[in-house]
Amino acid sequence: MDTAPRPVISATGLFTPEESISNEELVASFNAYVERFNASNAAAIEAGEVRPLEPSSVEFIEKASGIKSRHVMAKAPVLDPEIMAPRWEERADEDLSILAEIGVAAARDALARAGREARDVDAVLCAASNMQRPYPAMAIEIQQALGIDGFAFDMNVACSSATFGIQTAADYIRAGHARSVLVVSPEITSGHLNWRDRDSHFIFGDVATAVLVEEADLAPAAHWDILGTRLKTVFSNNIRNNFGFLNRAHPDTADTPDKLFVQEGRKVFKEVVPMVAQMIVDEAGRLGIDPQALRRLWLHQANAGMNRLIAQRVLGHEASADESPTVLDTYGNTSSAGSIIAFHLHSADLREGDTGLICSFGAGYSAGTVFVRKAG
Ligand code: CO8
Repeated sequence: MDTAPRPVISATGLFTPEESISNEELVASFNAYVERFNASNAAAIEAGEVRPLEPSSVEFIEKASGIKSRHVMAKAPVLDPEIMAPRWEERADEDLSILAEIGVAAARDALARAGREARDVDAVLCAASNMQRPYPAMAIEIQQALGIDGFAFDMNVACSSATFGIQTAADYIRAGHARSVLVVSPEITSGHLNWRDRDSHFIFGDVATAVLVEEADLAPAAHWDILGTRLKTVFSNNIRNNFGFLNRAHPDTADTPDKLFVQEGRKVFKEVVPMVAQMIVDEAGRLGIDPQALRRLWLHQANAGMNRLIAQRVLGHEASADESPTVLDTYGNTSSAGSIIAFHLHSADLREGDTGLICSFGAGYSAGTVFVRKAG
């Protein structure tokens, strides 16, 4: 008999910023920027030296992505055509960092839902697309703010950070290195989105999620058994951000647009959909699960069309909103947090014994599957 500790998901937590930007507001701001740019470069545009910028449109954004609005940590500066970036006061080193602050809020929510005290937790993984600084680790700051005695570290696998974090936490529990692990994903994507780029200015939103992964013996009666996890990475330049500490080695290009998020969205779409659909079906087979019998898919929230195709290939039919819930319409792409938000907001109605899948995919490329079954 296998006596290794069994990892489960005890609870999840969510922090949603109060402010939200609609597509109408976003496009009005972007188009004001375009008009100003084209007016102030009129002579150079006329001479053929500068290409005029083209306006964005609400219709395109909704049709291409399914996104209608997104939450942000600082709305006014993002919408100001002169700024188009988040702005807030720099905090003293003694004060809690903003990324840690929203991570702590999501973690507290998860702990409260599990009926757990922070002192019961052994480890914190800060699993997100971008850390506020290289060190000390964001995870250690979150650990300190929560009052956790144990260990913590940061991990970045872009959009798949949370699922990679869940597998890492599950492995620590199986190995006996920890009994209770918080996987925290604070995503302030507004800081690394190029709000002046027509191709991508509408994509991302800010949020934080937390997943409490624990040994089954410790977990509340109502929890989610982790049936199996699988991770995959395949190198691709189609989603890239060249920001980093070595930018100062070539100061002339330290602020060029490639130091923010850039992608070949079409290629990502075409390459990732078949890769992820196959991965899900293969992993279901390995676990002895009929993919077509999955009660719900909590997919990465990047693009409604991608999710429609992936769900169709997995379930064998067009998925209903109940089978594959969408949160990107009001959250945008929140990178690693997307599938966790979907799970957090759309899992309470499932019954004991129902099986579902949390699945992420994105830059790297990276993809992760977490098959879960409701218990208790
Ligand atoms: N308004 C109006 N028209 C536009 C706009 C706009 N804003 N943008 C582009 N167009 C035009 C184009 O010019 C083009 O015109 P034409 O046909 O005349 O050339 C036309 O619309 C079609 O353009 P695209 O081919 O680019 O449009 P798509 O239909 O492919 O849609 C998407 C673009 C929405 C980007 C789509 O390709 C997509 O969602 N792809 C998948 C992307 C994805 O999943 N990426 C995952 C990245 S997230 C991740 O891994 C996390 C990274 C780390 C986080 C970073 C945080 C900032």
